[in-house]
Amino acid sequence: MTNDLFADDAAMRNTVLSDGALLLRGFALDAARNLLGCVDDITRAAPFRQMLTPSGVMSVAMSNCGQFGWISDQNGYRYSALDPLSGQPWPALPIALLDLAKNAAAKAGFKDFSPNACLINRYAPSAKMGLHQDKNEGNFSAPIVSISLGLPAIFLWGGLQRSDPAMRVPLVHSDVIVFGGASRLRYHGVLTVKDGIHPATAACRINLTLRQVRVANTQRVC
Ligand code: MD3
Ligand code: FE
Repeated sequence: MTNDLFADDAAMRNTVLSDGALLLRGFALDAARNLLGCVDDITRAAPFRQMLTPSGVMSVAMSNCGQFGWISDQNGYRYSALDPLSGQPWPALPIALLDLAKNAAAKAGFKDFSPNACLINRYAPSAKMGLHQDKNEGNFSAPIVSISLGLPAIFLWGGLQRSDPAMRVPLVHSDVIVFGGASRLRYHGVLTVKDGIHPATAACRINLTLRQVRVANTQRVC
């Protein structure tokens, strides 16, 4: 059966990037079209926007779905249950996206991953993301699952200190990475996305990161 051979072929290209970081090449291939339709629906309700940070405006445009969304302004970053543009909750996390993330996490050994936040990054050509750590989730025992769609990019995979040397990992449409355990707090980034056209997304790269977030003070009822 052609499908099984193809699946085996993809599985053979899976790579452990470092302890706790598993790259699943082509893992989102079957779901990609549906996921991109979900992104269209989500961003009709919660449009892509370039957020401010204490050091300037980001080149990546962002939106979110799920119970919490990652937001930033001149004062810093945090997770918020409401979209600051609308004052409304973020659109729901689509079941297909949740399922794919859970299946990817399970392949890496995380059996009870239950993401409640998904950051959606849109890279137009010339957009990039500098080296950073993700440490606002309030829960480092859960992994983060990253899905790449559309134009290719070079992912920078560093160490636990900003000055550690970074590995360059080329990512293409439908690649999925699970980052957990000893890799959860490594520095990482994305080099400038090059001009191009991809049949699935036209002139951009979309990255979805699924996270299990615990926000202090938000769940307290008193
Ligand atoms: C490793 N996004 O949104 S995904 C981010 O391609 C982010 O848009 C990049 O870094 C992108 O925060 C890279 C890979 C990724 C995401 C989160 C991580 C790697 C990670 C969190 C911890 C460790
Ligand atoms: Fe990150």
